[in-house]
Parts: sequence; structure tokens; C-alpha cells
Amino acid sequence: MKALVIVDAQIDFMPGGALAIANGDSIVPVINKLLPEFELVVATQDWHPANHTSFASNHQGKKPFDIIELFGMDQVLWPDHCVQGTKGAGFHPEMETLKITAIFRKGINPEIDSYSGFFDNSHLHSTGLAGYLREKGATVLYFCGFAADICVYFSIIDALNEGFKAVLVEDATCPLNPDEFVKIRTELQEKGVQIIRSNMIISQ
Ligand code: VGL
Ligand code: ZN
Repeated sequence: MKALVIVDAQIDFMPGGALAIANGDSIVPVINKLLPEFELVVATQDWHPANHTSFASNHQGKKPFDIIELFGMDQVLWPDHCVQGTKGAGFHPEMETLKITAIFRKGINPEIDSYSGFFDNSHLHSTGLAGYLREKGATVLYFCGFAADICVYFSIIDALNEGFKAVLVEDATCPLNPDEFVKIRTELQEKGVQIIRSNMIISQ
């Protein structure tokens, strides 16, 4: 069975948001059109406490997009974004959310970032997403949302490692760094990820 996984389709990643992705809002109508094609729809939400270590504001003398070492891993410092309970952490108001049966929140532990919807960046803690999808009978996961080169990418890699087939719906995702996405796109295809456009699955 196929499931749609909507990654971090939150206001802070849209134009005008704290960590805005150019043209990010263009994916919202595409996601809405995809929804009727799926029996199972889940979403992830980046959901940081205000004291999260990925925020530049929590490191003296650092600014957004600086890179520091944190517990032996490189960490990009971000502008404060998707702070728990704030408007920016909410789903885009035009995204239809009724069909979403479960929401998996990540980035909650202030000590560690969590790009993938499945695990934190050190792979120590699971969100439960893989177990949920397996129990519901999902085998092929269609990915959309933000950012194509960060959280969508790491979610797809974990999905493959968890034994799912993965499909990326290219016009329903958007990268923060388009050059980076060009590289990632090739890597994903080499790993067996199918990259499609939404009109390839939408029944007319
Ligand atoms: C994301 C950077 C920081 C994402 C989340 O959703 O891709 N990127 N937090
Ligand atoms: Zn984040």
C-alpha cells in the first residue's frame, strides 16, 4: 500500500517565514491535489523548543548559517524557526489537513537536531514513524514537503534503510539550496528512489 508523507509543510518554511524557501508556497496546491490519491497520509512537523541548539540565537557570537561542531557532528545554525506552539510552526493555512491521520513531531530535544522524520541526527531516537507506517501496511512512501535537500532528503534515506520503497514527488517539494538538490537528486535516483511529477499519479 502506498502512503503520502508530508514533511514539514510549515509556515516558517514558506515565503515570509523565519527560514523561508523561495517559492515554497507553490507546493501547497500540489499537495492538496495529491491527497485524494492516498489511502494513508501522515505528516511531520519541525517542533523546536526556543532553547534549541540548532538556533544561532542560542550561541554567542554566531549567526544563522554558520556551522559549528556539536557532539562531534557538524551543525548548521539556523534562524529561530518552527518554535513549538508559534504560528510559524503551524501547517500552511491553505494545506488541507483533514486526511492526515498522524503527525510526527521532531527536533523536540534541545540538544540535537532532527532532519529526518524517522530519527534524530544521531540516529538514537525514533519518532515512531516507521513503526506506524509498517503497522498500517504501507510499503511505498511518496514524499513531499520541505526542504527537498534537508529534511525530505534525510527522511528518504531513512525510509530506504527501514525497508520502504521511496518516491519523491518533485513538484510537491522545494529545496532550500537548489544547487545542493541537483546533487541529491542524482544520488537518490542511484539509490533506487523514483522521482516523479504529481501529474503522473493524479487521476483526471
Ligand atoms: C529543516 C532546517 C532546519 C527542514 C528543518 O525541514 O528541512 N531544515 N530545520
Ligand atoms: Zn529545524
